[in-house]
Amino acid sequence: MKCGIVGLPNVGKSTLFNCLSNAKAQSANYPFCTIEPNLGTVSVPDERLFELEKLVKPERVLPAVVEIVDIAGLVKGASKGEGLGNKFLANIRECEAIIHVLRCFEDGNIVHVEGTVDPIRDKEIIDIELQLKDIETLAKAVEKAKKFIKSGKKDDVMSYETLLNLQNFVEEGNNAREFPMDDFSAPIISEVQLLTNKPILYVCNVDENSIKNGNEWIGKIEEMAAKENAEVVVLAAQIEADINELDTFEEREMFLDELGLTEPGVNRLIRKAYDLLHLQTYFTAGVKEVRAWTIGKGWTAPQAAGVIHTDFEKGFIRAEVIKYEDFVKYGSEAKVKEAGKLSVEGKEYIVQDGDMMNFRFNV
Ligand SMILES: Nc1nc2c(ncn2[C@@H]2O[C@H](COP(=O)(O)OP(=O)(O)OP(=O)(O)O)[C@@H](O)[C@H]2O)c(=O)[nH]1
Ligand SMILES: [Mg+2]
Repeated sequence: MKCGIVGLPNVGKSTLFNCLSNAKAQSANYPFCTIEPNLGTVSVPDERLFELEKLVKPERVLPAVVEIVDIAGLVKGASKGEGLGNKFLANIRECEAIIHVLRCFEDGNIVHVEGTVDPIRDKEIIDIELQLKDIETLAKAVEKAKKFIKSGKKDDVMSYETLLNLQNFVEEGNNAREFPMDDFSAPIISEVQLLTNKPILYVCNVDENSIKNGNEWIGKIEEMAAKENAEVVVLAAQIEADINELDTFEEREMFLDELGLTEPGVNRLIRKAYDLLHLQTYFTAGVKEVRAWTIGKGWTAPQAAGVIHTDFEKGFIRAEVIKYEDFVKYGSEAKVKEAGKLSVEGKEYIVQDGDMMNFRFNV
């Protein structure tokens, strides 16, 4: 499950990527600095791990992770191959969700490919390129679906009509994610793997001053995102990158404090990206290791066990589950048991965010 960072060239995508992950991407003041995608693993900040560490005192603590890809900038004409566009679009297709970075900072020294700062216009440019690519993809899908309607089967006819309606919808300048879908059409559309059907969140990359006082673009972007049911994260990528370079925790705290922040803006972004990918966390806790594991929402206990080891899934017998809140309340596994708050669950159990799991299995 990967989240791709998308936007015009030179808007701060790689700068943001470098704040998020410990992989280092080259960032520089010229368009198309990034060509090959940079892949990074990002730790998901989770306060609950601190609490568990205090109670369990393990040798080590491992946070959940999510994968982020820093993709080359897109320009007008990308869908037609402009600026190596087609290749970049393929990089986007491989991601399950999109973080769209919008430049909301003024800085005469930093080149803007369109000459002026206007994130609403920039967003449209990217939208149009992705839509053009989707129209191409849909045209092929419609052609294919058309062959099946000869069968006269109701489902085949409905599939064809769904794709045709969607094609018209995107041709009118809309993103596929805004197309009204139901239980029948959603899986058909999902199969076509459209770029504009991926869940998205917008990052307003602002300057230091706007973190405190806002900025004329933020409201407009929020309004635009609300129409798409998308979220917006406001952060200052360059400053966060600078803060990241500071050696001590105290120094970093001091600088964040000056910005009026209690935590780096990228932490909010990571949590939102995690949500966007429909991911959630369960914990395992032992004296050797307290660990957060990443799974999808709605996963069963055996599926969750499979993330640790495929044998855990194949040989799954049962899971002992403690709710995180109960663990914190009673302070230890033994006390939770005493209070009758440990439950034993079978194969059908749907894991909930914050569950503390202990799997029983045979191999
Ligand atoms: N003033 C200011 N400069 C920034 C900010 N974010 C990034 N920059 C600068 O903008 C330039 C481009 O940043 P990158 O992160 O390389 O941009 P990119 O979007 O990855 O660009 P491409 O890889 O070319 O698509 C660098 O010189 C950064 O230092 C910001 O918030 N404020
Ligand atoms: Mg870059």
